[in-house]
Amino acid sequence: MNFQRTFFLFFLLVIAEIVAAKHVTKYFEFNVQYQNVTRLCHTKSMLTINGQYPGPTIAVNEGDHVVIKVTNHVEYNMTIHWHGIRQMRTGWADGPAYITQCPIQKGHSYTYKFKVFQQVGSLFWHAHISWQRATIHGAFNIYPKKEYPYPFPKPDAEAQILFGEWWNDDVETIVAEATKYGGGPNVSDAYTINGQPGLLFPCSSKDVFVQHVDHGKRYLFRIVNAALNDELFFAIANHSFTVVEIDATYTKPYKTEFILIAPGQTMSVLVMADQPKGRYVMAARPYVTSDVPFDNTTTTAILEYTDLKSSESHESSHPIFMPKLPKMRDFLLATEFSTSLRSLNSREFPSWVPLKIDTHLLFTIALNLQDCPKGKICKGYFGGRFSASVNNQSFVHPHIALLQAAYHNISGVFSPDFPNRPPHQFNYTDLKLNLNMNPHFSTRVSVIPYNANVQLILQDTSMMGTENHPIHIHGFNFFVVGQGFGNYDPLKDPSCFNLVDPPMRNTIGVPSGGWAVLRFKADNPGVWFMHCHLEVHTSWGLAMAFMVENGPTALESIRRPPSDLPPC
Ligand SMILES: *[C@@H]1O[C@H](CO)[C@@H](O)[C@H](O)[C@H]1NC(C)=O
Ligand SMILES: *[C@@H]1O[C@H](CO)[C@@H](O)[C@H](O)[C@H]1NC(C)=O
Ligand SMILES: *[C@@H]1O[C@H](CO)[C@@H](O)[C@H](O)[C@H]1NC(C)=O
Ligand SMILES: *[C@@H]1O[C@H](CO)[C@@H](O)[C@H](O)[C@H]1NC(C)=O
Ligand SMILES: *[C@@H]1O[C@H](CO)[C@@H](O)[C@H](O)[C@H]1NC(C)=O
Ligand SMILES: *[C@@H]1O[C@H](CO)[C@@H](O)[C@H](O)[C@H]1NC(C)=O
Ligand SMILES: *[C@@H]1O[C@H](CO)[C@@H](O)[C@H](O)[C@H]1NC(C)=O
Ligand SMILES: *[C@@H]1O[C@H](CO)[C@@H](O)[C@H](O)[C@H]1NC(C)=O
Ligand SMILES: [Cu+2]
Repeated sequence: MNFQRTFFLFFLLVIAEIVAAKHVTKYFEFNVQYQNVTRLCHTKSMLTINGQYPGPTIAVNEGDHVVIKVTNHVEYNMTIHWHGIRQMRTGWADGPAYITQCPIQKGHSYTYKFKVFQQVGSLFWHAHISWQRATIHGAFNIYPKKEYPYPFPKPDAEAQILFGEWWNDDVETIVAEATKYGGGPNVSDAYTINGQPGLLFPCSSKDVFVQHVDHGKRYLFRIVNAALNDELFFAIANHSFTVVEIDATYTKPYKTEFILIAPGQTMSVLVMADQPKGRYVMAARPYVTSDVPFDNTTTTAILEYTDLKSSESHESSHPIFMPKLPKMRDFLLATEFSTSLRSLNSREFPSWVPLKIDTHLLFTIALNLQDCPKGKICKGYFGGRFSASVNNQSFVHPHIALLQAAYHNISGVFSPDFPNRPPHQFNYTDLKLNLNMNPHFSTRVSVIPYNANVQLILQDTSMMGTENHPIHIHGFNFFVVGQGFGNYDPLKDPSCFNLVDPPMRNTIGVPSGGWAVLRFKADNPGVWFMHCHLEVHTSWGLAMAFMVENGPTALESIRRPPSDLPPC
């Protein structure tokens, strides 16, 4: 008996050893600090992680435990979001300020802990408070577990492309000015590729990113749009792309001469370095669907083959070609690209599209114009203040994080009655709308039962003008089963849904003056932010939160809050 028990204990120890050996933890330290950075001959002191711009790359394997200690050394409050990481039951580590945590204040630290669970591909991380993500962002690359190969030809090497947006002035001053007067914020001075604007600006000859490639090799380009307010077209002269993954979900290989990528979206593409040795321009410029002012510049970088003869490496003797980019308002090419992507749906990577729907949601997206408060100066159209809303609710950030309020039953922070349908039905995309454009200001959440199959119809409106909004949902990936222009028609449109291999994403560009239908299983208890990834629209209130209830057992419930969770 005793012997049996000893043996059993020994056996348990061996099992524990094996489990521990497989349990890999990757540790990172992020220090929020100032750094002087010069671009376009303007030097500014800006917020960075560890002094780097863009910030450090996080590289992990699927299944790893990730631990990131963030210490704030600056005057501004800070939080970091691991964009696209599902955070199964670990919502405390998600990062949006006043949604899942209160900010990390000066002199304090918070350690984000989570497991990367059933996700492989290119994601990114960024600050999730005010507009700090302008300078605080970096790549988050998830490699397969060693034993699993990619479902596409093995790349010989990788390249990282992070798009950003550069302002010569301090970004927080720009937001503060826009918030004060309710007008549109100043547009950026340049887009960037890996922090560099490229050749096409005054005083930018030093500000060029160069990617070296070996002739004959296959490259995996990990592409992230970390710009604040603009969707971008991207192409490389004389080279085509094969898209193999979007938002850390595999796709059917899709060959294309250009890509379209919205803020919040990420993508992996294969590029063959099979052209005559030389220097080729990579370029990105915006895809534009609205009439508000925008940054219309083009950012460039160089793809340079290694072992160029010295005669070839001189621009003068070797012409460098510009890629053919779609026109900035080419919504046909934009639509063709976004409707051509399909999830892989293979035997190893099946697409489990929810077929029976339990929770039906219809959300209108609107840009609003609010009356100017008495005695104030407002710089929006017609002397009003710009705002934005979902189902006519313009999101007001609470002073206590929603997840903390929900977990500790703190009343008065939010109300659980976010409308599941628009409070008033109208012809959403009528260009001659004549409605009261004031939204309702509130902090309401939509409560979703655990494991419900959710269908969410996102409907753009022409309230203050239509626009393509990249809507991002935290905590979930969703299938995009359909999209179209005009008003969603519940009788006609479902017959066109793709329920077999729709693309799976965490951020969807809802067509300007159109709609998109998303489906997901609410299998992740917690409070999850949904918002437009155009930072200017989120600032105006184009946001809401889902509250997914706990499941019946402890293993289907959110974990306890970590002891170092920042207090409010
Ligand atoms: C940035 O430059 C200013 C002015 O030259 C200097 O005072 C400051 O110490 C610099 N900051 C950093 C982080 O290097
Ligand atoms: C925004 O642009 C206006 C007009 O160019 C300029 O006067 C103002 O100083 C800018 N604001 C900031 C914060 O840079
Ligand atoms: C690259 O593309 C340009 C413009 O499309 C074309 O003129 C040129 O011949 C191409 N270069 C090569 C090496 O194919
Ligand atoms: C960009 O906008 C500026 C100012 O509105 C205009 O002068 C310029 O021609 C535009 N450039 C392009 C490439 O459209
Ligand atoms: C919050 O309220 C629920 C239901 O009334 C209860 O089950 C739970 O224990 C409460 N939680 C806390 C932290 O008080
Ligand atoms: C809605 O508005 C559009 C665009 O103005 C118009 O074509 C359509 O007929 C309207 N639909 C209804 C039902 O009134
Ligand atoms: C939105 O809410 C505001 C304030 O309650 C109201 O005045 C307005 O009519 C509503 N608009 C719509 C389209 O529901
Ligand atoms: C920083 O966060 C704390 C806690 O939420 C808040 O009280 C304080 O006002 C914030 N500071 C700034 C500058 O926003
Ligand atoms: Cu938007």
